[in-house]
Amino acid sequence: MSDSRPELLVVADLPAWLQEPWQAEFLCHDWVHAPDREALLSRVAPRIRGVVTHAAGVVEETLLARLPGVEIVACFGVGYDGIPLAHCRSRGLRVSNTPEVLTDDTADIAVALLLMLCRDLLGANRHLATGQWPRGPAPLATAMAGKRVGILGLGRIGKAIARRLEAFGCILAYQGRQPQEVPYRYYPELRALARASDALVVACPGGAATRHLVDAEVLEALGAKGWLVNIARGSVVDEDALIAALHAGTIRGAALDVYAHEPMVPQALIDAPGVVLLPHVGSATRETRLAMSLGVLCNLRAHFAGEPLPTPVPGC
Ligand code: 8YV
Repeated sequence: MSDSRPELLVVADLPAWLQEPWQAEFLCHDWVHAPDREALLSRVAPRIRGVVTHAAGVVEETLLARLPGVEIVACFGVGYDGIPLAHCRSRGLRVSNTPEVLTDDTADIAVALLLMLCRDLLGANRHLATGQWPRGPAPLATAMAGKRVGILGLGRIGKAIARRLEAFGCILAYQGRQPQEVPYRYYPELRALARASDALVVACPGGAATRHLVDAEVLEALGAKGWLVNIARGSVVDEDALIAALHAGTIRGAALDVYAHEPMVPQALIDAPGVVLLPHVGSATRETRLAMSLGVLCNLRAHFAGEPLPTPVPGC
């Protein structure tokens, strides 16, 4: 008996337990681990109706172009900078993402990174682990309360970071496309925000519009007193300029969860003084990843039932 489930091409490298929610309802083809991708495509391409991708990955336009019957691209994650939206829109493809469910976890990581910088928690841990404590206390660090924190991008995640930092006693300001009804000072110009901040936290979407917004000039404005935190996209920061600023000591330090060419992280960044580096773990909890998987499922279900998508990407 033939299988009548809609067929999906899964280009996201996700563990089996996270794909289970879709596998019962859809016939899934694993692009990532296919031993021969050409053979897979020639077998299934005409029947593929949906593509599942993840926010940290890229869906090549050339791949979508080879799927004549594709109707929807469902993204596991909130960021859709890796999806060729112009191509999708021109073909009338629907595109969905999974906002909201990962906001808290990602904001938590931003605050944790800032706390690690201010209190030099890596240094304190090293002090103990290398047996230095009996010879004397760890060096004093810097208080987080009272620090001026500038947030680049006051969307869902930026606001969740701001709410948390309010509780820490930080003084908040932000830059974004436009001022909002919030009790934080708005800076129309990023360099001015950096100049007025002890720490700059990047929380805006990735993509062409925000590429290298944090460049050498912004880092210079942040200055030798300033820290940079990035939980958004590596593309927003000019990574070479950041590496140069860290090695020259023209900024105080940086804590990053995202990079320009993930999962590759330049050795010069790893070796730079004053850095805390995480391997893109903003949404990486069991609870949130399951909620993201269910978000993908809800969008796929709605699409194949002919209903509006619960969380469509704007304009799709
Ligand atoms: C994940 C993300 O890294 O949602 C995003 O924009 O970057 C993350 O949640 C990713 O989707 C995991 O594969």
